[in-house]
Amino acid sequence: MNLAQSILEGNRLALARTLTLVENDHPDGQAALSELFSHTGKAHLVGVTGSPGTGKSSLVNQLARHFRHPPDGTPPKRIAIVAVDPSSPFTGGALLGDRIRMRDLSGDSGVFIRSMASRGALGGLAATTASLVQVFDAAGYELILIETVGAGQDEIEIARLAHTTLVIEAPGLGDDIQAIKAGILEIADILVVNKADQPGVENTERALRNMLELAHPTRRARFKEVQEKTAAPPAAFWMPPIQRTIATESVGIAELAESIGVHRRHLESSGEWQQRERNRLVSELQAVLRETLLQRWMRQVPDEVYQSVVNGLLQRELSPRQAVGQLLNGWLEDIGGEA
Ligand SMILES: Nc1nc2c(ncn2[C@@H]2O[C@H](COP(=O)(O)OP(=O)(O)OP(=O)(O)O)[C@@H](O)[C@H]2O)c(=O)[nH]1
Ligand SMILES: [Mg+2]
Repeated sequence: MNLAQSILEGNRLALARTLTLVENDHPDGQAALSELFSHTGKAHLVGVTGSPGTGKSSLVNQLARHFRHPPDGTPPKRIAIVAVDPSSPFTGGALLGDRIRMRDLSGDSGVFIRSMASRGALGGLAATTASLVQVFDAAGYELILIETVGAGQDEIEIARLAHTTLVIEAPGLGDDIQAIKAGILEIADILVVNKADQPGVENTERALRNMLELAHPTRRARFKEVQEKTAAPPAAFWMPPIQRTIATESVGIAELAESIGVHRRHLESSGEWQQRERNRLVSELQAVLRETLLQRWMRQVPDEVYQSVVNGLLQRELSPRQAVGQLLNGWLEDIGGEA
């Protein structure tokens, strides 16, 4: 039996092996992905991002426990956790900490935890994360929690991958939330002020509210306008709620889980779920196309031609655009298209 079939039958070992193959961009991983693809598209992808140390892993752990043991008696969800480990010198210790914190979930066959090194992800961090998520989705994990640190380009791209993005803040990281960049706020579907047991929660919450107004001025104005007319928020608008939690004491977790569900229903009823799905698949298609064309072309161009153009660029004799023109000239037919 091949890997994809084993995964579909619930074999955890095959799942773990495939994840490694996919992470290493191994051809067997690619083959499994292709075979699994028709089984994807069911999972709810939830991104959890925010500055280092705000409590993302603790929250992910708590959310996973909540969804494994729903207090309202609904059937437990199968959960995958993808922790994209920071490898910067400042947060390098997080891996061990996360393992320890998440230990109480291990032994539960409905939970699968995967750590991923952010350095050395072949083919780019966001692309690799997207592939891992597809494997989990096909394997029948209904909720996939993806933890990333910070507000870099990679994190924003990973957040775009998610259906629902939680941005985690905590009091005391600079009263006016300098730690949070406007870019990350724009992708936030739910804002969480964790460590609500610490002083300064009100300040953090107020700062977030102000930034939210700045980030969504038109959306907010339009929201108010429609709300005044109809006395109910229209389904097509989503204003990110701000929620307080204390991850270490399980405070606010049920409410946060509820919000995640509400957001999912909003996405489905507004048609945004399909729209996000479409955007995601189209950009994946384009990324793969770009990468494939580049590699195919690089294999065909003689090394000395490439080097002489690079030299022309370094000597400022050619602009990057002229360099590309020169490189494509004569080699273009081989990849069957125009620039
Ligand atoms: N007081 C308090 N401490 C918390 C709370 N949530 C998490 N912590 C503590 O904050 C520290 C960091 O928590 P993590 O969950 O590792 O935070 P993180 O955002 O995943 O950290 P990185 O992955 O390193 O960015 C740990 O010592 C937690 O015990 C909370 O609600 N209140
Ligand atoms: Mg963490």
